[in-house]
Amino acid sequence: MSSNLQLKQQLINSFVLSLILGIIAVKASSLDIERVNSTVACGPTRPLVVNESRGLVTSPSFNNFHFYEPNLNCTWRLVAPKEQIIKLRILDFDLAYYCEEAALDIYEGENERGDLIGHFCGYKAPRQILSRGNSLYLTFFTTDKPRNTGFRIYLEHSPSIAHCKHGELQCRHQTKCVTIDLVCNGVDDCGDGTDEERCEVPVDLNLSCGNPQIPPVLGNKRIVGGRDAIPGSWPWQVSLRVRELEPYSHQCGGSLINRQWMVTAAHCFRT
Ligand SMILES: [Ca+2]
Repeated sequence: MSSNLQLKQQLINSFVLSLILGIIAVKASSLDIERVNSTVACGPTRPLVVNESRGLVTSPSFNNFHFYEPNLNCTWRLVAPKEQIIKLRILDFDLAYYCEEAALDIYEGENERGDLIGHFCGYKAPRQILSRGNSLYLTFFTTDKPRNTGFRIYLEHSPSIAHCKHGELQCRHQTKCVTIDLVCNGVDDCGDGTDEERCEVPVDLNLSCGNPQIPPVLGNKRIVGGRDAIPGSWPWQVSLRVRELEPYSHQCGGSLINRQWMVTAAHCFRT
């Protein structure tokens, strides 16, 4: 195999983690997620108790184009039903470089007496945080003259973390284990692709391209901001996934343009 072909195959193996045959929409559907009213979290009746099974916790009036407000003192208590945990996925994070000027603290449990998970400022925060128990406590403060935009965090309740037996693989979402015989069997037994994503499946260069049974709507040349496809009209779609993202790792759609190449939007990759 030529080095060029090997390079192409590595590219396709790395990025195309799942080829979804059949029904899929070109434009990923956006979740209708409620934003928690953080103004209350910073008022005299704080902490704001958040029981919703999913939602967005943001610095007050979060907007990527405006700095956060000065002299804030905010607290949230996130509570899930018993036997469940809380997943936090940090979508945007931009606080003052010096933690003395602004910081977000996250604790296990329902108050500041719980274990401190992290004291975050600047631009550095983990992409995902999982609680050990069914509650988390967040505090956020700012001082005067802010020069940063704040944070936006997606929260979601989830079943407790599964403890796997010897010989089992823990799925990335950590709520399920699968036996080794289910790894690389061509079926997504985890539900998030963990057991099928390192399988070194050879690329079959003799594959014939998909023939849509339903004519697609053409004439839309936009990658971002396009319109929904007719289900089944594009049978060779790509789901581009980032392993550490949950629940299903889906980041962007893509289109196969060749036996070895796909095209997607540039913003789907870090540069
Ligand atoms: Ca499997």
